[in-house]
Amino acid sequence: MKDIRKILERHPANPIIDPEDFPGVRQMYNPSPVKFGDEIILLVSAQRYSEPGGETRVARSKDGINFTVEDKPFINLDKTIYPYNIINTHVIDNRVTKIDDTYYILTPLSANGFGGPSTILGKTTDFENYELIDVIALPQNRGISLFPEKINGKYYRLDRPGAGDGNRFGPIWLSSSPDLIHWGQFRPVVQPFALWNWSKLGPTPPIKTDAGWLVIIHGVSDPCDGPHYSIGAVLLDLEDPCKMIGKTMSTLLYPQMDYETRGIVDNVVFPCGAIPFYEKDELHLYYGAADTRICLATGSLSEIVEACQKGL
Ligand code: BMA
Repeated sequence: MKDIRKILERHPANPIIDPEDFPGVRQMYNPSPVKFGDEIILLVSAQRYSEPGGETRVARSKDGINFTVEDKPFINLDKTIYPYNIINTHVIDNRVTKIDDTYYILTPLSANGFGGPSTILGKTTDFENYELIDVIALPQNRGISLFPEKINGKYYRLDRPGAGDGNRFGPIWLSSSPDLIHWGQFRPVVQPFALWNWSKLGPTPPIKTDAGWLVIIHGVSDPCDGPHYSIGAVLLDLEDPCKMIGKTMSTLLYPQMDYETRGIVDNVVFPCGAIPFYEKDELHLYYGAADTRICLATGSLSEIVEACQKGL
């Protein structure tokens, strides 16, 4: 049987972004990647030693390996009480999706005292100006990931309701919307299905392929030495995305290298998205390692799709 743990190759320059290179910064992790003109942009989850909450920074690169990280927060919600009385002090783990010419940003929202993490929708067209749109999910709901185009006239999203911090058995749901703000027609889509995602799992923005929507997911298992966060994938039907038509029973990536097994939280590889390069048949997966640093792994897009189809 083919070993799908070898499809993705870690880049030799890993970690490609390391907080060691940024005085005063404790963590740079869990990036959300997107193509922007001739650049690759990462929305980086960052934490300074001087601040209790996390922030989002923009990192830019021409080659996808060497990044310049801006030294100020891109989403300025920290310490701000914005409409609806929600105070956000921890702006991390964004999921970005380009729809037409706009980049939509989904940010888990730590609304202390209001029932745990929820999610806000914002947008940008230039990665310089962020515009808040609205809160689009009740607690507890994290990982909201938009599909990059409408399906049969409606917007679609994946998310993980009812499984915020500390809860077990978080499944992934699908819903649809006429306007990205009002959501309904909720459908359960992916339950924990293998040992590597037995405690919970979470989606990233779906990637369109001929065979279906490829969704890179994280999964959490709870071995005796604490939770392990790994990465795998599922495949959803193109026309009817509440139908799961494939899944990787093994992991595509699990914490293995020192920079993944040791850090602020040991044994974590965590994705917030990946970039397809269809012409090269490649997927570029940017991920957070041990909640500390940022890494890159690349591999064949079609082999990952095939691994889902065969349930390897
Ligand atoms: C999750 C999130 C991620 C983090 C992971 C491992 O619940 O908080 O940001 O990478 O835990 O600590």
